[in-house]
Amino acid sequence: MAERSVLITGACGEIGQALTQALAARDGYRIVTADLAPLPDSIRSLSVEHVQGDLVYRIKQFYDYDFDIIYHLAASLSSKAEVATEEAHRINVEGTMQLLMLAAYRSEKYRKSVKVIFPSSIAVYGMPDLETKRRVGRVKEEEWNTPHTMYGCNKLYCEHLGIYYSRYYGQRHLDPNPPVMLDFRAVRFPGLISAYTVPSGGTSDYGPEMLHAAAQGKPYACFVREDTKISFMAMPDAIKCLLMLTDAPSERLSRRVYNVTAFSITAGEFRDRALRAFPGAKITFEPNLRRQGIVDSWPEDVDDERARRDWGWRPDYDVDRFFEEYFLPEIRKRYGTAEQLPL
Ligand code: AKB
Repeated sequence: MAERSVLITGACGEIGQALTQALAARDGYRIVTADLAPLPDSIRSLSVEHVQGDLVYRIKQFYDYDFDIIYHLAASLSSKAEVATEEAHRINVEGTMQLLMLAAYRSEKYRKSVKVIFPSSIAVYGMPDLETKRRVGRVKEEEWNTPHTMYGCNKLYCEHLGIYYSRYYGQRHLDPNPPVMLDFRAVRFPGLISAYTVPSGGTSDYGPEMLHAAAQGKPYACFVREDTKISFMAMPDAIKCLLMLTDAPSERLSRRVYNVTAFSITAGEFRDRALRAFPGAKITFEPNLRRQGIVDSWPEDVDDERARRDWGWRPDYDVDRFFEEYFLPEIRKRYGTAEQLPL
């Protein structure tokens, strides 16, 4: 098979590093990376070229490349986006718009559909109050699309832009000979947890922060209440999900945006699991009003039936396997933690 040319934006982030490693391990990909920061050691040798700088201002440079697939991971996450709203809009919306324009142009000009794979988020949902959140439980893709955050608004709008450029761009789908359009595919990720990296700027960050702190014997003050419940996923499942969605034949896809989830858990349950594994862990709860409000607006769980049906999505890690077979063994190796207590 001919080598596929791939662009990964936001390559230095958590998903970016893990995805770059996974694609490099697969062979057959020529990987170009982009990020504001220089590449970390973990992936430096895997990228044939790294474009450092703001995507919005560097976009012209990418018109010379023949990308088959664009993974647009660069984003300002939900907590950060609430303190720098205009900057978040520029990064999240203008960056996406620029890449969609590039992919649309190349798809049409070279009659080869460029795939744009986009990690959206549970932040596109907006539950009006806690009572509704608890009553509703799992939400389907088209329900509660009323985000409370700048980040959620940005992600939801970009989903719509992606659908527009894939189906209706310039209303050219009505032409007798419609042009080749780009192929936009998105998943709405829950909170992600990696054993190797710690997130920053998000609001689901309390989960990974708590676990990494416990493993290192550091005290942790959790910024949401114990009863706060949202869904999470292990990073290897998030990468598997992006690769499955990329590989899925178009005729299997009944939509362009899919929910995906692995397990739904409260902050208190995270604390209990952390204490069982690391009995000396010092975890307290000191809710931050604004960050609490953000997670309270996210659903407890999402219904990912359509991803399961259309392209065979299934997470490898439920909550028990996540702790026992992924997070704890890996984190113990990483921090050299001695305890080996069962969960
Ligand atoms: C965030 O907390 O902003 C992200 C997300 C759920 O999209 N992790």
